[in-house]
Amino acid sequence: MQPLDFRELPLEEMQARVSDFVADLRRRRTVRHFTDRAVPRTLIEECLRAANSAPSGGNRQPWHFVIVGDAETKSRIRKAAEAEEYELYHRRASDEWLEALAVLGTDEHKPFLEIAPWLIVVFAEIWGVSPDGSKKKNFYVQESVGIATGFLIAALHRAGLATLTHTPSPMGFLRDILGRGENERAFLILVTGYPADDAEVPVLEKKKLDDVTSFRE
Ligand code: IYR
Repeated sequence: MQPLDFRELPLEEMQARVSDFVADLRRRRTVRHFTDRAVPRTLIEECLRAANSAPSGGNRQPWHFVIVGDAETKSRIRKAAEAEEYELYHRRASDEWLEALAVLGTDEHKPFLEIAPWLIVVFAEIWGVSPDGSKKKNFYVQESVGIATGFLIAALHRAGLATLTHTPSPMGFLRDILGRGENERAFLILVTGYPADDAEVPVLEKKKLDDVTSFRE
């Protein structure tokens, strides 16, 4: 054990800091039109430090990030994702699902997977491996990886980058293409870069705070 490094702030400063944070986060949009403009690896690494600082079940940190920047791997990922997404849009998705997606204007074409400079593929480590090769249990894997991914999305936005949270469905091909072990499952692709000059985003409303909260005092 060691003493907690807690820094108490004056209340006004607490309010100001969180309001800044909220205003910045509210400007974040999921972007689907990227340029191929380069983003330094060091900037991505710093954002990954934020993700890796996330709390996790038993501090197991059950995540692995593969950061894909080479054209050949990006092209393989695009081809495999588009094949799955073709099936999704043309056969697998329910009418209800397709209706929800119509608002976003998405389809099976995923050019951003080749255009954006970085694809950050987040894997969930379903079980760990001890130094002697035996299986080591991980706890609350989905929750932990979800939290780390949230930290990462916020950090990338804070760094001034655009991201797309992309979940080609199903995502099993990512483990094969990226050579990850059978103890890992692809969780999400974060397509990362600069938005295209003419990038557009759908008009979306967020629910009101009252609709998503209930205080009991
Ligand atoms: N994975 C598909 C479909 C998709 C699903 C949801 I839920 C979205 O919010 C957006 C897209 C795709 O990426 O097109």
